[in-house]
Amino acid sequence: MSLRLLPLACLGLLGLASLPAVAADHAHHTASEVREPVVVDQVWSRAMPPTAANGAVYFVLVNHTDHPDRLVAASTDRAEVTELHSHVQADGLMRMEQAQEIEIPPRAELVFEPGGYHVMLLGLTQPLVAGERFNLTLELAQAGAITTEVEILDQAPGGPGAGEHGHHRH
Ligand SMILES: [Cu+2]
Repeated sequence: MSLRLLPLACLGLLGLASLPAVAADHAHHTASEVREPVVVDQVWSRAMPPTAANGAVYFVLVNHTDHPDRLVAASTDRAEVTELHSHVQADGLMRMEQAQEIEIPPRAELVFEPGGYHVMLLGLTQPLVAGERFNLTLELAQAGAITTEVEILDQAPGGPGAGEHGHHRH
């Protein structure tokens, strides 16, 4: 039965509770259709003022395999030094800490995001200007090296269409 064929009065009688829930957009899956063992998705870096010395890259790592993998290194020519970082709470303050490796559990997604895991770019070789792109290579213990393209954005991507609403972080 198609709801759009019902007169509006009938919709009121049915009551909202009996209406089928609007299907969430599950078609927008984060993983690529290509079943690589480990997929890097939603790769972005926050645009920084030209004077900024450092930056960070965020992404989602998807492990399609039945065994854990480990992110052990990252590299890009956009920075003098590239480190894996996590955020830890110390004395009530969030502080960045270098991680030697970051484990991705089997059949799991690991989200790198502001305030959490990130790839730290120390000593930027070029300012991070919104709209530009650069390459980042991630080294995984099992899956090997994965080179991905980083998109420089003014703000975190909040899902489909999120960039269209004009929210800006000041
Ligand atoms: Cu950091």
